[in-house]
This record gives sequence, C-alpha cells and structure tokens, in this order.
Amino acid sequence: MNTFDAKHIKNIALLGSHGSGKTTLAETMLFEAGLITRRGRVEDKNTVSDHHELEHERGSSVYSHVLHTEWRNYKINIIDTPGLDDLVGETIPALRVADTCVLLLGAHHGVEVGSELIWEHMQRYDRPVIIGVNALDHPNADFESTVAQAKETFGNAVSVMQYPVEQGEGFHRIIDLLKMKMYVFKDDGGKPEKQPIPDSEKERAETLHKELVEKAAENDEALMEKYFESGELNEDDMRIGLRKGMMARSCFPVFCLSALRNMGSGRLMGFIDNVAPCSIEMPPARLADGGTLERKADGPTVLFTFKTIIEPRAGHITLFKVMSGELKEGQDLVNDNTGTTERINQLFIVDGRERKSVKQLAAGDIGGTIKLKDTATAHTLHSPGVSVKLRPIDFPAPRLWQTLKASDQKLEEKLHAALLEVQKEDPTIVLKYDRETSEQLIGAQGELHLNLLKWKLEHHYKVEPVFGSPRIPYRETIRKPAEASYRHKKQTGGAGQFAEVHLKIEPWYEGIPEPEGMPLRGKEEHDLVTGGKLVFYNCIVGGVIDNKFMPSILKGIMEKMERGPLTGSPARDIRVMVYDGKMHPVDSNDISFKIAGMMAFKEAFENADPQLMEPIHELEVRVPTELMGDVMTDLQGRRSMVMGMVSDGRSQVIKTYTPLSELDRYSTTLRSLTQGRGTFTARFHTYQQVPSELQHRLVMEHKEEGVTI
Ligand SMILES: Nc1nc2c(ncn2[C@@H]2O[C@H](COP(=O)(O)OP(=O)(O)OP(=O)(O)O)[C@@H](O)[C@H]2O)c(=O)[nH]1
Ligand SMILES: [Mg+2]
Repeated sequence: MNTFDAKHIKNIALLGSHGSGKTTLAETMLFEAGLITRRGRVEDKNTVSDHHELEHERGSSVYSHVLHTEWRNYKINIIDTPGLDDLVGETIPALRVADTCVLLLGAHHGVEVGSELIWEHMQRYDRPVIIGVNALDHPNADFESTVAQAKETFGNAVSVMQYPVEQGEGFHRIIDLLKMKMYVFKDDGGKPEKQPIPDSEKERAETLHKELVEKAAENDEALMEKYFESGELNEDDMRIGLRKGMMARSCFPVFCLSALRNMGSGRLMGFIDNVAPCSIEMPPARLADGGTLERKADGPTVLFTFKTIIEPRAGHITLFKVMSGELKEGQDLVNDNTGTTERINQLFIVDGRERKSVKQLAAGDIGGTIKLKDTATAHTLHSPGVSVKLRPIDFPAPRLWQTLKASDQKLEEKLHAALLEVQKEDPTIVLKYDRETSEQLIGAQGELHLNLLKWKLEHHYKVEPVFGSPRIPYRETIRKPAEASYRHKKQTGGAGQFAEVHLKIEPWYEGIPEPEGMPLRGKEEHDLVTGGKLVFYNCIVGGVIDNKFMPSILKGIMEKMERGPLTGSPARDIRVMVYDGKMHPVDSNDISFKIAGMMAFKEAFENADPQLMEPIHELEVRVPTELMGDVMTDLQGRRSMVMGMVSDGRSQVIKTYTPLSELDRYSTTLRSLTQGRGTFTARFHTYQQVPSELQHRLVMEHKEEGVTI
C-alpha cells in the first residue's frame, strides 16, 4: 500500500443528477489507474461503489461510497454520491469533506433539475468545481447545448477545457485546450494517443484556447501582465491561473468524458493532480464557535467524522477526514463533542465494500475505524490538550412526514430501537412525537427515502413499519360574538357541586380594542401552546362569583379549547368575558366552576359561528419549464393559490399557498408528473378558513368517530 503526504492527496466528490454516470466514472478512474483489473458495470451489479444489495436491486446508488484511485504519484479520494434528491442526506457530508466537486452532466440530458438541486447545495459549500460532460458517446449527446445550459445555469465561470471532435456512437477524439493536443482513443478507451490538432479544428481550438488563456490570466495580476505583453501563457502559467480561478470559484473547467467507454478519465485525473487543490491548500475550516482551524500537515491531529455505517458483523464503522496533523493506528484522541477518549484501534482506507488497513494517514486524507465508544457523524476528535470542535453538518429538514408504528404492536420498542440505529447512519431520518395529535411521526426527504427506510427496517432489523398520513393540525375559532350560561349542579348525597357561569365570547385579533359595556375587573392574556391567543376577562360585579373561582373557570375554558367542539382540534384567538354567575355557600368549589366554565364556553362557541382553520403551506415547486403546465393544473386541483412563477435556469419555480391537507404524498405525484425531475419545498405559512363543505364533512367525520365532546 503506497503512502502519500498531505500535498499528494486530493479529495473529490462525484456529484450530479441521477444516472449522470458518477458510479461508472468512479469505476473507470480505478480501472484506468490499475487499482482494479476488470471494469464493473452498474447493470452487472459488480462495480466497486454500488456494492449494497439495495443498490443492486435498484440499479443506482443509494449511499455515498468512498473509494480511492492513484494517478501518477497522487492519491485521489473519490466520494461517489447518489444523484436522487431524496438521498441528499448522503450527498451533504460528501460536500463537507471533499476539496473539489466534480459535477457530472449527461451530454444527452444537459443540465437537469437534479443538477440544479445539487448545485444549490454546492453553492453553500464554496468548493472549487470541475464540470464533466459525460456520455459523449450517447446517440443524443449534445456537448454545445450542454455547455450553453451550464453557462446559463451556473454562470460565466463555466470554462471549456476540452471539446469533442465528434459525438455519439463515433465519439473517440477530444481536443484539449490547455495542452493544445488532440486525444485519440481506441474503441475500448483507456490511454489515448496524443496527436497534433488537425487543421480542420485549428481555428475553433485557437479561439477556445484564447478564451481559456484569458480566463486563467484574469485571476492573477502577474499572469495578466504576462498575457498583455506576450498575448499568450504557457501551460504552467495557465495551471496557476486556473487553480486560482477554481479556488475563487470564478472558473469551473469543463472536461469531456465517456465513462462507459473509458474515455477521458485519465486526463481528468491528471488535471485533478496538477491543478485541483489538496486539503491543506484549502481555506481554514470553520469551527462551531465561529473560529477557524488551520489545515496544517504538522498541526495537532484533528479528525472530522462524516459518515457512520452500521454493518451486522463489523458493527459501527466511522469514516472521517484528517483535518489537521497525522493520524497513527493506536492513537488516543478526545471526542470534543462527547468528551470521551477514543482509541483508533484499527485504521483503514475504504474502497467501496473493502477496507484496507493502514498504519497512518496524513492531513487531508480520508479513512475509517471501527467500534468507537461514543462517536457519531459530524463529531470532532483531536489530540489531547487541544480544544477544537468543527461546526456540525447542516442536514436538510424533512420534506415528508408520516405517522409510524410497528405492524405488530408487540414490536413497537424494537422498531424504536432500530430507528435510533438507522438515524446514526442517516441523520435525515427524523423522529418526532406530536403531542397535539398523539402521533409518533417520522420525517424523511420523500417517498423514495421512506421506502428505502422500510426496506432497511424489514431486512436488517426484522421489524415492519407501517406509515400513515398524519392528522392535519386543524384549528378552531369563532366568527361572531355569542353568550351562554351554564349551571352545574350535583347535589345528590355526598359532597355537592354547584356553579353557574355566564360568559360572552368574541373573536380576538391583534390590536382589538378592550371590550365595552362591561366592568373589566381583571384581564389575563394567554399565548396558547398550539398557537393563537386566549384573552380572559373577569367582569363580575357584586361578587356573584368569588375571585378564587376565576382560575377554575379559566382552566375549564382552556381545557375545552385544547379539544375544540367542532373536530377536537385546538381552538384559538378568542376572548372571554365572564360577567355573571351564581355560587352556593357550601357546594361551590373549583371543580364545579371548572365544569360550568367549560360547558358555558362550549355552548357559546357553538353559537358563535365556529370556524375550522386549516394550515396553509408555502410551496416552492421547481420543475423543468416544459412540464410546468401539468404540474400547475395538479396544484390548482389541490386548492392552491398561485403566488407567482420565476424562471431559474432551465426550470420554473412555482410559488403557491396550498392547504397541508392537499399535500399528502405530494412528492409522489410530483415525481410521476415530472418523471422524477421535479422537486418542492414546503413550509408552514398561516391558518386559513376551511371551505364550508369541507368543514361540514370534517365535523361529521369527527362525530362519526364517536368522540364525546
Ligand atoms: N452511453 C453512456 N452511458 C453511460 C455513461 N456513463 C454511465 N452511463 C450509463 O448511465 C447509467 C447510469 O450510470 P451510473 O453510473 O449508475 O449513474 P450515477 O450518476 O451513478 O447514478 P445515481 O447513482 O443514480 O446517481 C448506467 O446505465 C450507465 O451504464 C457514458 O459515458 N455513456
Ligand atoms: Mg451512482
């Protein structure tokens, strides 16, 4: 096993939409470097990366996989990520530890919604970017329009480094604009022959080369001067300029590839070696306390854990990046997140399923260990005596919530334990107990994500989860004032109960003037846990109800508001004026006045034109422009209010306000309407009156449920 110092280690993440060829390229990079002797194919279920049975079943990546290749005297760590948007929880940690992002675009698809979504995440990580236009052998390959779409979507930093002489079946020649050579591949790909650029391509190559030279020169004053003087830059100067441009994210070099036919990966790896930064050349890493950590080869040992894998036999495998210093097998480190001391008993590098043991790792390298006592993903481990904690990984919030229970009630605990394990591997699975609806909820990125979780629970943990639609957190309120009174009387043997309460209720809104025509003896304002306000006034005159019973009346009213009279949903934004009542010298007590208050409120509520309110969510639906019509029709069929549309690159972003009750499993519909190319985000916006026929139906359903009010 070769060892590499910090300067000779490059970390790349392979990113791109589903099916753009990332796993195939990773395989080709290992093959071209001679680390594997036979090139696997995704279809044949024999690639180094997609080794998980789920991936074999699906024919695409489900997890991020770390592999490495060695090109000339450099080590390139590759993190092959899944392109499906639901699996973004696998992609984000890769973005966090990679130094350079390699974004693949299929020349037959151009910039897809999936590419744009990943680009948004990449933007948050500020990493240098290389763009690979892959599948140039595909019959529908169109390099020019793919590059044009990339410029339209990712900006003018997109810089052509190479272009194909032909595309489609016959693809086998690439013009390289840095080396100003033509690379000619044999049918089975591999090492190309370098030839001079033929006359037929000279003019085009010169023009594009000039653009590239200018792109390189613009990042460095000395180079700019050199360029102005000589009108040219040599290869080394261009490399300096391009590297600066990449670090400044003002240059995204574009390479030509056919991963499937093993064409172009060698040149890409050469460029990564010579131009892409290694980890210790990257800006300091940001710490949780706002400080920074220098990425020094000879600094204190600092590791950042970015992935936890749970394997039946090996147990917990932790993958990490050496952020600073060196790491040796057997070293003791302190986990800054838990305070625990961890010994790195086993140290290895991973290549897909394989783990190859090593004695040490240099700064910037990516490795793994097993059986750490108390370490999870996004933890910092460091040499004793220093205190460093890197900032956590910013995982996206769930986009789909479902209720969760075990198919067999006896296995509820087992299910819960299994989910706690699953969360260690996949922090985008979120558990939440909804106190209001008393439902155990599970949050995921989408339907596919949930189905993969189900597969894992059934296959690995032998427990079958049952998902369901969560109850909609409706709210109840009133639209007009109403008065009611209630006498609670129980005087049949034993301790008697007596209370009479007269109250008036009114709709409450921000800034509402104080009630008139009643003496206001006391006022309490309550922000309800389920949202909205209750304002309670004591308007009693002549002591007909003793002040000491006011809290009980309020308690009864608040209890009734927790489960409103219409559908048992919490009521809100009501003010209550208790203005009259009766007491009994002996039988009046707290419970009597609580009940009288509750029942008087209930009656008044039912006479106050009660209104059911439903949660409205603000949606942003991103779809390819050509598919917008169907998506729009579907949204309008979901009682959506369309707030606007903005075009963003090759997509349209539709903004709507849509009732939550219309969004159950929307991700599935959107996926089928757009062949998986549409996505959406939704967040709570406000509460709005439910249409009367729907209110009627919901109230009837609630009654049929036979819940006593
Ligand atoms: N024609 C052609 N097909 C390719 C090329 N690269 C990959 N493919 C095919 O495209 C399909 C998807 O390839 P993958 O490597 O699995 O794509 P991916 O980007 O890893 O996809 P996800 O894992 O789902 O994100 C497979 O059928 C590959 O054989 C290429 O250069 N040319
Ligand atoms: Mg893949």
